[in-house]
Amino acid sequence: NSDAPLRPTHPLALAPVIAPPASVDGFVKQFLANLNFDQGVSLSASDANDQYLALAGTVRDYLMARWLEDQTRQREQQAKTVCYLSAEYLLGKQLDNNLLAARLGEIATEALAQCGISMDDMREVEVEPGLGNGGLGRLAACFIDSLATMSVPTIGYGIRYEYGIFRQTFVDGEQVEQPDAWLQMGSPWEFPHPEAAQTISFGGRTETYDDKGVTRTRWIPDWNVLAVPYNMMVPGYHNGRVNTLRLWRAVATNAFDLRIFNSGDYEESVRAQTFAENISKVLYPEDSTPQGKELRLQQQYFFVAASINDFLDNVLLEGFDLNNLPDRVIFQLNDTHPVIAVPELMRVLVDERGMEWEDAWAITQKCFAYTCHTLLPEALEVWSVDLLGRLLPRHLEIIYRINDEFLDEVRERFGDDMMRIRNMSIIGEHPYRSVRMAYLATVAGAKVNGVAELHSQLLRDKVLHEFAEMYPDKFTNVTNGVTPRRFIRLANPSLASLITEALGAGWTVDLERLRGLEALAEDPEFRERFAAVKAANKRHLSDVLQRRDGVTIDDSHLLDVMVKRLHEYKRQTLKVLHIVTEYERIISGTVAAADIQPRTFIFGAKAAPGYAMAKRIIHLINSVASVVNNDPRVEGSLKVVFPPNYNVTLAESIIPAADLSEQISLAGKEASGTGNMKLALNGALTIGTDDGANVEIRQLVGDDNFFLFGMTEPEVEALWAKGYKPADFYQADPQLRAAMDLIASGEFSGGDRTVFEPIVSNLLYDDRFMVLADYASYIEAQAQVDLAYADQDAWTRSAILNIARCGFFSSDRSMRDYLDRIWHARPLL
Ligand code: KOT
Repeated sequence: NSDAPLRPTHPLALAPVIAPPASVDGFVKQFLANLNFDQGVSLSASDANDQYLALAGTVRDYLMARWLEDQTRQREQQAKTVCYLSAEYLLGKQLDNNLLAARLGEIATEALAQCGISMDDMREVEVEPGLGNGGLGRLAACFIDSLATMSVPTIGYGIRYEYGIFRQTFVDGEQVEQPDAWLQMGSPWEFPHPEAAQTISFGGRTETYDDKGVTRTRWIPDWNVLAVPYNMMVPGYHNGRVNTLRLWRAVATNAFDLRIFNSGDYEESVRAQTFAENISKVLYPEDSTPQGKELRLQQQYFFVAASINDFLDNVLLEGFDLNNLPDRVIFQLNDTHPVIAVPELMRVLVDERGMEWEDAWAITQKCFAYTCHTLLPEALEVWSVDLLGRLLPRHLEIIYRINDEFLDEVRERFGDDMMRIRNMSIIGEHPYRSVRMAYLATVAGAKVNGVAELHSQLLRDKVLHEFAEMYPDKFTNVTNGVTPRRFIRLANPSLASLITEALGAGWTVDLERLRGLEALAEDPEFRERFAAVKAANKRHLSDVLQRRDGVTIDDSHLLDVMVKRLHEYKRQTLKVLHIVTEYERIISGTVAAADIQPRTFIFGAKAAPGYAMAKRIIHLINSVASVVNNDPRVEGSLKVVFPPNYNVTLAESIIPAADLSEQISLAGKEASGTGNMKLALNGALTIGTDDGANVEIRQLVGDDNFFLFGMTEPEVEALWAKGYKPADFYQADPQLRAAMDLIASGEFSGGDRTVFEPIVSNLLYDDRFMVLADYASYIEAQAQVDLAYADQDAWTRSAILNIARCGFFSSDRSMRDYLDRIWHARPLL
């Protein structure tokens, strides 16, 4: 049959792919081959970047057989697949993670040494893919790690931004953003597949037509771009599995070129190319405050349309009966960014595959689930009907129909209650007509979950309470988690060895085993060894910061850590007020510098470039740092360190060294937090409010091992309701007054009172996040911290108990919860 595709008949082509021998010699051979044949250099002529690329290629070669096998296995078994749809993946560096997964760490280190190359130099060369802003993106990375480790067939779908989260620098203490050209020196972990590109359409109009007596709708778009997939390996830990992360890149279509070629306008054709490729050019740097920009909606539709069609066209077998789609896939929506996938699936099923609306809707409602990651009203995404209708006219029609039918259901259930209809409508009318993406996700999703118990409760009771009334069974909780591979094994190897020595190696995939450390917390020798690990981690951090920024930290200091995005609700200003209070007490002679518990405060925080107040707070932190650190009266007993460009890589050095974890958001504002979990699992004690997952951390570690302060969420509500006057708190508290006055006086701005005036006035007259109301309680809790730290041995015991009791916060447990409560998928045999 001459139509049959040509397939190679050579016996080697049919043999399974074989990994290179797992030996030092085998590794050296493969490494040198890659250096010569892929990088095109000899070892003697190679530089560190060549060597890094060849090394990454070698690690890939070891994982390749498993990856290809897994792809075959997944194709054969046709098991239900988790498709995680996320606009962000904050992956962190890949080299160590992949070496660990493949158990190649020692072999590779020795092999490189034999070639005269140091593994540490290779680690330095690697650039982390920063394709996310913060918690939401890092959570996605932890989840796909856990799913691979649990052998769950998963595809992570997202965007291959050419520029990730900006690189932060400080100029005179102020944040200046630099582009993150992470691809510049080569990108060895990705595999482009232009042959599997999807064409993604935008704009235009719709029309109806007669299809054998049935009226159907079609979309006549105006322009297209190509979505080219770039696949990355997601290796499981020690289980021989490798899943796929598929990130889409926008490329101009040929049609684009052709149209303009025909018009003979070369310059215009190049411009058009740039226009198309803009879609995956840059990550939007806003965390929890979406901006409603057209390009952002283009990005969202671009990646979800590519992903859904990829799954239907390339992952499903030919002839698959789409009525069975819910048994074959779950599309998990990582917040509302991918929610335009809902009308896209409807459009494909109804317009392209000829399904009846009712059938398509029943299927769609079983194929999606929605995770909400916020409670802030300003973070709830809405798109103006104008914009959405211009860019995606057919999708807007579909959303209208979904809404009409949904509101009919509401009326049927609750009667013609105009306010209820207005409140629940997917289309908002005020201040402009818009699509409320969270409502669309809630109506369409089989399940809706929050990311910590308190957050899920507040979703049910407040943000989505009318929906929870209507669909009580839709709502559930899955408390976030973090991967112990990256955040303990890799980030804190000394602690990992200590735990393994005590409990065996199983804890890495069964984190509840950390419970075994409870008994050891009572063992003085174990405590001593634990304290030695903490001290060594501080020295390591000091070395890292010395090399990176020319600053050091003293391992005799209490290391007080606040690392997270800069946002008013997270209350970095409360932390600053504490530091200024301590400083003021010294310079006013209230306490002697020699009598206070020496502390180093570390901040890590990026501010969204357009968020003026957040940037001003960064300036304040840097300014306080430079005054406090250089005042001889302080005698070095307070130090403020703010290394620029906090990212996953820096987190991996800071977190293992921390003594105190600052989780001080206003109660009811932080959905979960995940840094809180990473810090507790590395033996930091938390000072925190009753917010997000702090609540669950405190329940698990116990009140004796947690510094609680501040109002509870109901207390916050009550204070708002009665009328919050921050100035009253200022008036009533001399210590607070002294700290605020010191900032207002220009002490930290070379005498210029105007620089931080907006921060001071905001606190006095507005203070949306009630910093002043919680100040006294925070200062009191910090005094308790100082007292507790004075007894080093007791502190160490608490630190060990924190680790022992926080096994619950493994992302493996989060994945089990999603599998049981939401996805109903299973690990592959
Ligand atoms: C961003 C845009 C719109 C809505 C929400 C966000 C968002 C929320 N980005 N990051 N988050 C954080 O997600 C983490 C993972 O669930 C949480 O731990 C954290 O509390 C959120 O702030």
